[in-house]
Amino acid sequence: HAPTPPPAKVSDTFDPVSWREVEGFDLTDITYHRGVAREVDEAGAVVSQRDLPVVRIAFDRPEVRNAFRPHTVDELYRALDHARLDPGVGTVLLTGNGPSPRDGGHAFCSGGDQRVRGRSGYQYAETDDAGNPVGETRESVDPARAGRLHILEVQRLIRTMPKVVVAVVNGWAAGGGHSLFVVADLAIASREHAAFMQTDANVGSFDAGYGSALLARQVGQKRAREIFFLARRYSAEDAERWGAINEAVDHDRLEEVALEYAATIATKSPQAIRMLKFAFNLADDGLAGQQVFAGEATRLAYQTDEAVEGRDAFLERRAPDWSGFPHVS
Ligand code: S0N
Repeated sequence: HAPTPPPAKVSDTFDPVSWREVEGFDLTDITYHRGVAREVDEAGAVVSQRDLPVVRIAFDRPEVRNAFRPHTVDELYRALDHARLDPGVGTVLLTGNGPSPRDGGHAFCSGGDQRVRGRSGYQYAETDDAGNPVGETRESVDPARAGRLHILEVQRLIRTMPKVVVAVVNGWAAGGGHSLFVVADLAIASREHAAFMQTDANVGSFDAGYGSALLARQVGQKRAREIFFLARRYSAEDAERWGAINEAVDHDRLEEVALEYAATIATKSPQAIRMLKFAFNLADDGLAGQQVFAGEATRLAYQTDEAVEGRDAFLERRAPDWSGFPHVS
């Protein structure tokens, strides 16, 4: 990319010098940035810029503690899928912008936007600048577009994308936001501002998939049940002690540490990283996990002379010659 000036500061944890906006997205509910290394001359002008193998995707609704509405989930899915398809990206940082301009509160994500929750799921609704629903309401929404719970599709994408997803928990992780850091491959959290609370049962909601079962794998059955049944607030230090996150970090170093994680991951073999990610997932994801792992195994197998012989024999209309490929023990 041609050198660009640093973008606007979107969050108190965001250092504009490290990022450029990803072009081609017209986003309202999230921000999407690519990591860059910029060289600056003595006058402070950017003279060169090199993309780094990391992106930053952030909820951008700080006035509602980064709650997601269906439109937010659409944008999140699109950005994650773009990162999945970009061969230059190895690590995705998932975080929340803030603090809130209204009251200074910090949030990673507070889950589904309860104002647009209907009887069969979350509804698309126009909102005003303050995020309040206007136009379509719970009563007037088109039933064919109602009932969206597609944050679960985002969870599956995070789980199956062959990249490392790091949750960078800068504030509240509640409800469906709690589930998102659970499903991420790695998680770090602000010592000062991260706060965790699994509020699903407070509002008649329940993540009976990854949000609970995977959490139990991470922190143990008793602790996971406590987190859901008591819905008590816990801190980054608690989360670190319980094995729910990798590290509690000083707030002002949060994204610096996240970028260090990404830089370290960039020194590793991409193939090894994705085989390991899918191996870690396999047992918990059942046949779906086996399918994802097996897909990568097939990709590797296609690179062998043996597989090439099978393909060539078919295309040349002859019997394959497997003589050079022994049955190894
Ligand atoms: C996060 C909390 C604890 C923060 O408390 P705090 O700091 O005191 O702030 P508040 O004053 O409460 O909030 C500030 C403003 O933000 C609004 N707001 C906050 N969260 C939401 C939200 N989720 N939806 C809509 N608005 C929200 C407040 O209303 C307030 O605005 P004003 O000042 O105008 O009133 C605290 O805010 C809190 O507890 N929030 C709610 C957390 C919650 O219960 N979330 C929903 C839980 N359920 C889900 O997320 C389901 C998600 C889902 O999609 C799903 C679907 C199927 C299967 C699984 C899942 C899953 O992933 O769980």
